[in-house]
Amino acid sequence: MQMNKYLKLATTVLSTVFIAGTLAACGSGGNQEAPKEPANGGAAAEEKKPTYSFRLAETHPPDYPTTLGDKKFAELVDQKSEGRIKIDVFPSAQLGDEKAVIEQVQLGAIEFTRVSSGALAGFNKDYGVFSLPYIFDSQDHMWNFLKGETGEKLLTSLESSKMRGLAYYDPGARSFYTKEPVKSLEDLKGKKIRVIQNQVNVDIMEALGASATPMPYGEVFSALQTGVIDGAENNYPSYYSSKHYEVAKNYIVDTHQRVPEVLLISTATWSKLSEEDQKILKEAAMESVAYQIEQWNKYEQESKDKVIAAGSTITEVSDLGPWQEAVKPVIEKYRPDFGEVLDAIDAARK
Ligand code: GTR
Repeated sequence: MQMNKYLKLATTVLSTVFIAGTLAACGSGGNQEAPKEPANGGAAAEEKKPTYSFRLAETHPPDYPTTLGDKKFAELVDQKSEGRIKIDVFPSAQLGDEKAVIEQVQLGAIEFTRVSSGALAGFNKDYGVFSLPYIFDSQDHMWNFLKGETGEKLLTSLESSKMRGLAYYDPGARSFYTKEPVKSLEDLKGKKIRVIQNQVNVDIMEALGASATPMPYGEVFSALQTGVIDGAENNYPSYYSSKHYEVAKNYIVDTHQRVPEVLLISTATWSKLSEEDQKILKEAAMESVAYQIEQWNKYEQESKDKVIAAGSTITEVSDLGPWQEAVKPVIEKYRPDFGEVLDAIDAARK
């Protein structure tokens, strides 16, 4: 099955990563508790491993599929470290919006987060590629790419931005939703649409004849309510859990993006850990993926059913051709920057 293949590959990638190992010695972080003296005080007492208590910031509510993935990750880390490494998940943007959290992670003030690669694009240019429209045909195509060598390389390339990706989580597909009915590409023209803050998103809106209004996720509900924006775009789970469906009742399934979610750790934290603890974190992250996808698929269907029951109008797009055609210039604009990754994405198409 698809996910078993993924796990096997993950294990192979893992061993490569650790053989290549550029691992710093275990240091004493602010949140590291000092190893206790052995009870017998004997010189030959076995080496005491450090204990840690870390925080993981998540923007979504406790029952959202990415939050469930984070919790599974924390649970696996707890098990594998025999209780030495505790990770507390803070859902519902308690530690700040994604942009603020990423800044804290870069400083090492927050150790872990799960964010959209759309938000990461504002910090690391390589991540802009994931905001390009229609680069993945399907969930399977996306995972074929993410589980491969280039996907894994992109996770570690976050190091240049003081973070390290541990795993991807499923993001579903993003589509538009608006206050006024939008039944076609034509209807989108002139509409003010909230996007995650990055240049690729701005270019996409321009190519579609709409205007981009970047703002934090947590502000979208009231911006829709007060008419500061005409619409936004997201997957069914976010459209539902954010309650945006209550104020923007028209959802058009144009599926313009699949923007992978990323579970990541601050480099400041990572570089203080022993090789053994790094391995525990990486393995736990990779093992939490299959669970997250399972939760995703379930919640995606449930949230779709719930918004329909609540009165949202869903417009299916029978021909994506004109939409794909309209945003082609955006892909062409970025091809010189992302050519190699785009080729790997094409190669992952089956
Ligand atoms: C969601 C994503 C969040 C956040 C949000 C947004 O799909 O899971 O991390 O990026 O979109 O639109 O800001």
